[in-house]
Amino acid sequence: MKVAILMGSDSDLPRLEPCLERLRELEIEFEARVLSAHRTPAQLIDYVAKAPARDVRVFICAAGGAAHLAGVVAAHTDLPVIGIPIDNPPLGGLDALLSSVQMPGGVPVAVVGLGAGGPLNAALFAARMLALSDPALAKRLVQQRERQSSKVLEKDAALQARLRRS
Ligand code: RP5
Repeated sequence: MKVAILMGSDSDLPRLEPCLERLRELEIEFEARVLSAHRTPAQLIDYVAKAPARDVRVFICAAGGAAHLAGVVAAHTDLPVIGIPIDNPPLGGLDALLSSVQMPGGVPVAVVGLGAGGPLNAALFAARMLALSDPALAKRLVQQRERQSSKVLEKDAALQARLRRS
């Protein structure tokens, strides 16, 4: 099972690095492509149509500005689609957030938040979907969450120690 990551422009890639990194950490196979709903519409639709045959099970679509990538992909597939709005100037991503999230009824897109957390959560949300039918991945997700909790508790312990010293 694979995740397909689409971005409207290569200028979106730096924002997506945490998403790619988390998928790698969780040992989830992925494809990543620069394909635009506006600039390469025919190639995008062709890619979406052929993706299931390559074992793609979830799409993650990142776009900024008038972000229609996730919506157009969702209009051409029955697989789940996660949208990542990119926080470009001059509107700081509110444009992309609203374009992605305000889908008409009948064409679902799950949209993550703006900023650094969004791409990471997109990876984790895709992982949770795939984990429903992959017990080994479900286990890796539990371990990953435990590591995350441990890090916070270590930071809390460090803070408590510092406060005791002061
Ligand atoms: C969107 O337009 C892309 O997703 C990108 O966020 C934005 C700007 O694209 P470039 O002009 O940097 O190629 O389609």
